[in-house]
Amino acid sequence: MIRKHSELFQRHANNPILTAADWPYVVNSVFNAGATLLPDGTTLLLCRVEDRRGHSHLCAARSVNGVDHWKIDEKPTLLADPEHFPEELWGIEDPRITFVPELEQYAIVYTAFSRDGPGVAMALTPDFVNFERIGIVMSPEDKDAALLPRRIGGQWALIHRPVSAPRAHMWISYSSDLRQWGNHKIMLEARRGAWWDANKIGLSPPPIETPQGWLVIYHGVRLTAAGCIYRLGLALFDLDAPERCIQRGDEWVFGPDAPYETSGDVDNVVFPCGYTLAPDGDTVRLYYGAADTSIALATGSVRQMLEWLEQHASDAVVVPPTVIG
Ligand code: BMA
Repeated sequence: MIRKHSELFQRHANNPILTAADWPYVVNSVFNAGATLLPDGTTLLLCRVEDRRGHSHLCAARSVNGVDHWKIDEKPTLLADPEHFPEELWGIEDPRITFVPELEQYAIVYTAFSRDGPGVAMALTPDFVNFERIGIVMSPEDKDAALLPRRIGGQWALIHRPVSAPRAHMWISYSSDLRQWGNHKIMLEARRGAWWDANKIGLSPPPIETPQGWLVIYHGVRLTAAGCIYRLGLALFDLDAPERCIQRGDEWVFGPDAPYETSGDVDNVVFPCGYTLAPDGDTVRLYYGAADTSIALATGSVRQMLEWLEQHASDAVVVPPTVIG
């Protein structure tokens, strides 16, 4: 008898739900979209769109049911900003959206591709039409960042992923004004050796706030002789001290399997930058880039993810790398 692991995420039958062919102008690929629910319940995806130079910009797509009949902005919604050249010279990528009640605005945290590599930039918007550019908040090489929706101990908190070769861990930093960041702390380390999340990890969508803690879906990058495999894992962090890991799953929970995930511009990539939460407070719609080519949707349950962590977590509270490896 073949024993099968249980699946925490179910792929939508319409996948991929958005491709370059849907775009109102000529593009190479659409992937890695940030997501949010607008006040009227409309799903907004802020999609990474790569043009035929290889440079990316962001473009908004809106849908009443979050699955189809997308209304896509006729032209790019957010382009690299000449006022922020050379930091955004080669485009902007992989947005994560957080609604911040205190500001009554959405914070968009994205990758700014400079000549010196990717850095983290931020913009604020009330409506995805007008934007206030804050510019670079973390210098290269850094990416995979999102803002928490509220202050922690009076300070804003930004999760990000600086690279300190040969490994790349998730860090969290604090600020009183969203511009000057400090009090940097390691949040989650990449494991070593044979692990699926060895050497390089990063935040995927912004954390999901639950009574048990911040539920984080992160990606692990496994380097193989045939290239990289991008898969997803789960970890839970303390609500009041989000650098403190409470639980970390040992196995990945979602990985490239469907043809649109295993084959594309970059094979074997699932890369979610956003989710929406249904009115039941449990159903998560995870929007992910598939093979750096299209956007796909998978559905999961917060309750099931937390239960899974209970069953599959190594007690991950500050495990030194020598023990992890
Ligand atoms: C990561 C990011 C993502 C991309 C992934 C796979 O480093 O740059 O934008 O989807 O690589 O190519």
